[in-house]
Amino acid sequence: MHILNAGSHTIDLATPCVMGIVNVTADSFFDGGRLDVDAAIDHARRMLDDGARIIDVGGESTRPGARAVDAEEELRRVLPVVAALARDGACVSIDTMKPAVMRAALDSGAAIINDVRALQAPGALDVAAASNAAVCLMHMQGEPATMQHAPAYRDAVTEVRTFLARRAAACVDAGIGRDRIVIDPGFGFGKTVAHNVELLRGLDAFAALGYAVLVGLSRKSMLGAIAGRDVDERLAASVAAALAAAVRGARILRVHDVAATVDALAVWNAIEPWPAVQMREQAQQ
Ligand code: 9MG
Repeated sequence: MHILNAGSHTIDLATPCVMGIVNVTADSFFDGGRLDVDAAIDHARRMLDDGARIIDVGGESTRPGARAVDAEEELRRVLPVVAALARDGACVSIDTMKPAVMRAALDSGAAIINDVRALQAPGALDVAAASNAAVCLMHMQGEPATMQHAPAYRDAVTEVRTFLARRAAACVDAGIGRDRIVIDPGFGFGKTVAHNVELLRGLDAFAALGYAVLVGLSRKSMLGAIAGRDVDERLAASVAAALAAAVRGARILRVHDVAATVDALAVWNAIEPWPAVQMREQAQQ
């Protein structure tokens, strides 16, 4: 799958691209309790200048133990940022689990719905199907508040892959074209470090489903566990993980550190014999 159709955007995935993360949550872009929309927009514009192809805007943290926010508060945080970036012509993704937020963000110009619940909430699939937006379907075991308590799988790659194949099929049945569907194993969402490593090692099996694969590993705790680094010291580990995912077929890399990831991909792209990679992938499908 080398093209992603997302609203009015056609994203060429012949080589991997970068999605920059903009979290408009209580621990970022809040100034003395007041939302600093301009700072969030400036941050996103810098990421675009650094080479991000997509900006993912979220207003509710999905980190374990994070406080849930209602739709009204989430909309207050994300809509001005989505609207400003869409007006600039950027490809904007809305990171939300709530159908009401999806719909409002699409109306404000978002072109991708990034849902960590894979459009399972009542009404979410209908919102996506009624639009021409792309969808990112992520796997999560359990709920954000408790998902890291005791995650368990018999075979993580098979179970996560089967779930994503079913959710993608539900989207196709609802009328969403395969060229609008992205799948994501959901690193860190109800997974131990060993599960995450297993999934990263087995990423080719996800790419073989024929949908674009998105991977989000940036600064995550599994990298802290592997590298022995605190969250603000995980740049090198994040870039290494993004590159490892790209090598195994990921086409969208969701990251905080856009410039460093874009540079790493540029070096790899200059070396990699792409036609050979694409022929290998087509042979697997
Ligand atoms: C919102 N969010 C946080 N981590 C994520 C990941 O790994 N993938 C996607 N699609 N969204 C994520």
